[in-house]
Amino acid sequence: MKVGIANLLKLLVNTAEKGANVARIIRSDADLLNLLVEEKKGDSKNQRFVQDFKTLADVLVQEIVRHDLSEEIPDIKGSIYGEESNTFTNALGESITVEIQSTKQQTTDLLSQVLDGNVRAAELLAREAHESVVVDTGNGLEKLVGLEEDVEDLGVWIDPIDSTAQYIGGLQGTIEDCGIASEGLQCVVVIIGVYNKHTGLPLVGVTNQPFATYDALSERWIGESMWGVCVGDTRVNSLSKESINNPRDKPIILMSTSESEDVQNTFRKKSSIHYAAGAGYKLLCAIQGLADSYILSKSSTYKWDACGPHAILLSIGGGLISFKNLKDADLQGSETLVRDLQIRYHKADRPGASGADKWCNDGGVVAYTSSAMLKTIKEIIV
Ligand code: 2IP
Ligand code: CA
Repeated sequence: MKVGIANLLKLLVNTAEKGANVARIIRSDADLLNLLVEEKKGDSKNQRFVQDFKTLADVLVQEIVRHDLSEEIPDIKGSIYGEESNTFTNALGESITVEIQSTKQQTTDLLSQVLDGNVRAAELLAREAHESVVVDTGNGLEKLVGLEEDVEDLGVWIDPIDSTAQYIGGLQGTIEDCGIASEGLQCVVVIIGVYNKHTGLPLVGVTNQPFATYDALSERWIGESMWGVCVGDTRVNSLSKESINNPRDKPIILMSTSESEDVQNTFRKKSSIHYAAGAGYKLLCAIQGLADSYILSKSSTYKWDACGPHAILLSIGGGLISFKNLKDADLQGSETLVRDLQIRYHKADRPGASGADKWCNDGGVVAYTSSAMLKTIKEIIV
């Protein structure tokens, strides 16, 4: 069965917006937020955090995306992979599998089990899950007319809420002069990436920042959605021309505060380093031209963090490669060589590992916004 890329994109943009709505609803209700927080345990725990939280918000957003996609494209259901396990344990120790049901009432009943009988909260969330949400995808869709892919060739990675720690922290971050917030709700991103199961390359990426800007007048957070497509020779995205190509004397490089001293020192000499929370957010900052690159030497990002933003990077003429491969990469050769370097999403980097570790981007990542920028970054490390 074939699926039109324009239709798939619309579906992804709408379902990501629904996910962002759920993220906002939960954050705006303190009771709900407290009810929903559950500590991540065992293998699915990101080793970097002393306390890492899996929230129902994460699971719910993931299941909404899974449900919406499978409803329209039934054959894709078995190829949707998310960061979260959808089994949740309530206060009574009962294990419940969270899935969006056929009717709003059924979803309410299921969620109220997870929420220990809190029907009000369950109704609120079920209403959003079953709402029909349609957002404007903006310009560019006309360039996708006639573009189709076989559904059997597609796989989907979902990171329902990237920057969970910032989401739970709930602070309003300060936007620095460079336009980047180093922490806070602005760093939270709903991420969906579609890739080709044979090549492993990303094809379509959709991101939604539920808390992109705070409107003091209405006392509400306003979201921001972004998308990009790189299918064959077709490269289209939702970005305005001005945000792309922003040459600077000294590149701005985004890093995690957990980055090793060695790597920071190497780059400090010839670039301006900025720090921000969230792998997805750092990738989005590069995509928007607020930074030229995101560099991480550790294996602490995952396929679900990277697949969606990677598709958007490809659509602007950039890409995402493994940090460990950069030093020996041949960047003088053909475009095919650079394409061969791209991170892939169809196979585990650590097949023998268990839990989240299996799907890490082994050896770190280097996100770049143009081939010229990739060469500049390589020159800094060699
Ligand atoms: C995390 C989150 C972290 C990031 C880490 C991701 O995903 O984006 O913020 O670390 O790499 O895996 P850092 O902020 O240091 O870049 P999640 O929040 O979904 O666990
Ligand atoms: Ca993540």
